[in-house]
Amino acid sequence: MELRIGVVGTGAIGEDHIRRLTEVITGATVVALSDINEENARRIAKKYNAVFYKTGNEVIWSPDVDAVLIASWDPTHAGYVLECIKAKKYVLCEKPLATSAEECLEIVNAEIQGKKKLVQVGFMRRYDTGYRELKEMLKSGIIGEPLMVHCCHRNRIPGPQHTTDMTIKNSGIHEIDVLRWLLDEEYESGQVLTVKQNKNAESELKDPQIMLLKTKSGVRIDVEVNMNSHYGYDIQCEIVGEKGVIRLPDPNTILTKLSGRNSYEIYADWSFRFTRAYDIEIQQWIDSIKGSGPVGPSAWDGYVACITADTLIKARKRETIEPIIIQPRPEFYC
Ligand code: ISE
Repeated sequence: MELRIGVVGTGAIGEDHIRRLTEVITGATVVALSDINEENARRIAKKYNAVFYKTGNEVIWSPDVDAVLIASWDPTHAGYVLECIKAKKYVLCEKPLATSAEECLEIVNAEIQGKKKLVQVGFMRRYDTGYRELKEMLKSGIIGEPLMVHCCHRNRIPGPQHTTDMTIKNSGIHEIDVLRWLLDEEYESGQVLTVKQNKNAESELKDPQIMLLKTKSGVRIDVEVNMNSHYGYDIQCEIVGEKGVIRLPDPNTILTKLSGRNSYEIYADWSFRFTRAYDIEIQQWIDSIKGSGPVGPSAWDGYVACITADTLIKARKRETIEPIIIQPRPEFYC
């Protein structure tokens, strides 16, 4: 049975997901879409033989749509996810689940009231082979207990209308989620340091920033989140354990020997770096909702990531170390 998917938001990642659902993923067809940029959305609808709707809610409520993928502008995520819960449809929402922890809790409560897990959040790094191997090695105990984690999240240039808060809420949030998943524990406190300003960054954007996190067991994490590396998209993660160190591999790009130099390509942006992870994420989402329901990052994970990001933003503004206070996890998500 082909699942009929409606896509809300057909910007860069939305269009890429439509291509993926059509050309890579099995068992699903994109039948409906909408976007605020009507001209572009109509072009994509024509290309993929889908129906264009004027609003996201029309896509969600369409009787021709079985499940929904949300890839619209971040501030619209919560409203669409709540609408999907009302319509009792499975939904994969790109990160962040919402722009505030309060909205995430509204989603969590609506899902609990509906008594069915419908929501999955697009934290695709959990599907990346490198991160999966890191998790396996940590679990095996080969380096002993993890003590420290050093990470970099470098974008070549920021996306359009990028703000200082988005560095944490839109980019850093991947690190917040994947490190919590890797270490399998919750955060206790967080802090953000700003550093000497990169003069290539827009003047109102504080860039780079360093997120510092401490977990409940005392693991210390530092993450450089840099929106203006200029050289490419670069994700690094090194875990220092009691007996050794493990490190996320760089993507496997071709070694070029040219003009007296060995070189490897560095991808320009995240869509190339995590293509395979997105493919696996979406295939598993489709397979799971045809079976007993989504097993990927839940609305609860979306909430924890969001409250952590909110706290880090507060910590940056106040120049303090802030406790990360997470509501007790409802039974529904255990
Ligand atoms: C972008 O929105 C993403 O989601 C990418 O995965 C992230 O690495 C990038 O920093 C964000 O701007």
